[in-house]
Amino acid sequence: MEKTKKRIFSGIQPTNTPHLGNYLGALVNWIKLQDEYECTYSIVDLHSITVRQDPQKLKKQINESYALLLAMGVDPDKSTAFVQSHNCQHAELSWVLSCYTQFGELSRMTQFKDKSAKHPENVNAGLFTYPVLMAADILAYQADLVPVGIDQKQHLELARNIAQRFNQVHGDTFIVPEPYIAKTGAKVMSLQSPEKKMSKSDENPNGSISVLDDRDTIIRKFKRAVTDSEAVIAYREGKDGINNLMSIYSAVTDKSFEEIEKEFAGKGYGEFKLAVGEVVADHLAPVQNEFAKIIADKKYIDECMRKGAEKAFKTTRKTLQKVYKKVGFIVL
Ligand code: ATP
Ligand code: LTN
Repeated sequence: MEKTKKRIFSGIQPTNTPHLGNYLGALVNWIKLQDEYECTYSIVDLHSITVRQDPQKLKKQINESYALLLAMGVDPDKSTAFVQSHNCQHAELSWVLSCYTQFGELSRMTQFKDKSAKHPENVNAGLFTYPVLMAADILAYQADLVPVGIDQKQHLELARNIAQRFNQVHGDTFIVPEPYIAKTGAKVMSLQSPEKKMSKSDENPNGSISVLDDRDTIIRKFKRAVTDSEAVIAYREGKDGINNLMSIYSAVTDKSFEEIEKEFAGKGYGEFKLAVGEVVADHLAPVQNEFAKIIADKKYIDECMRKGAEKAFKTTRKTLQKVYKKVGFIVL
């Protein structure tokens, strides 16, 4: 079939329940772009084992993360939603591309440096070559656009370099993908240490809002959010905590910073924090209700996973065959 719509690929690791950063930085856009583009979204379980995982917990997380995608509005008929390990061609293409990636390039990846510093007892080869697998994810689907948070920009740049290098050696093979980064919410910061990004692996549970946190928990965490002593609600340098809360409020309500400043002029931080907590809780409630229904229907989840895997495999097969021919393998 001829390619008519432009293509999108993105992935999320099943390492924990997605947080507000994952949601506003990436997932919201996944849903939004489904009509205009041919979208493929993946629970990237192969990526997640670069850090040691408990097998029972991982299995549960894969299932829940997948159900959550459906609950958020990824439409399994319109788009392709699948689990990465269900399509073996990601790992195959990753091997080929690793032979077109330099050691020096991978050594410069900041996520590798951060994660190896965090887990010094397990600096495994997979953690080092992880960006090659990510490039394979994207390039296998000939994606034009990749909706991600700012932290993934460097990995995407590498994927572009790998694609260009392969194309230079072998002639046009891969589309060179572009990042799609949201204007607000592309980097949601921790509520407790607003100079650090909100993270699934934050040791302080109050720093991060899980998309499945209940209303009271969400409001409690926002009430405790670290701010400053100025008592002025304005977006300005040096006000990391308030800037973060304003960005969250803006991403959820679509209001500009000026509108927010006006709305809360003369009001206290307590009132503002409560308002942010309430709009976030209201926003997540329908997703949580839908999730409760879907997670109870194992048959439906399995069906969607199977359908997604088949669609994904079909798409990547074309790319893989092309790549194998180009490098000189015998394609039967
Ligand atoms: P962690 O939060 O533990 O660092 P991660 O960054 O590995 O996890 P993934 O699940 O792989 O998270 O990320 C899924 C998507 O969410 C990616 O597009 C990533 O850029 C985005 N993302 C992650 N953290 C944030 C954040 N704090 N703000 C905005 N987007 C984010
Ligand atoms: N590396 C990403 C997750 C990821 C991804 C991808 C994102 C894996 N493969 C392909 C976009 C496209 C992360 O750690 N956030």
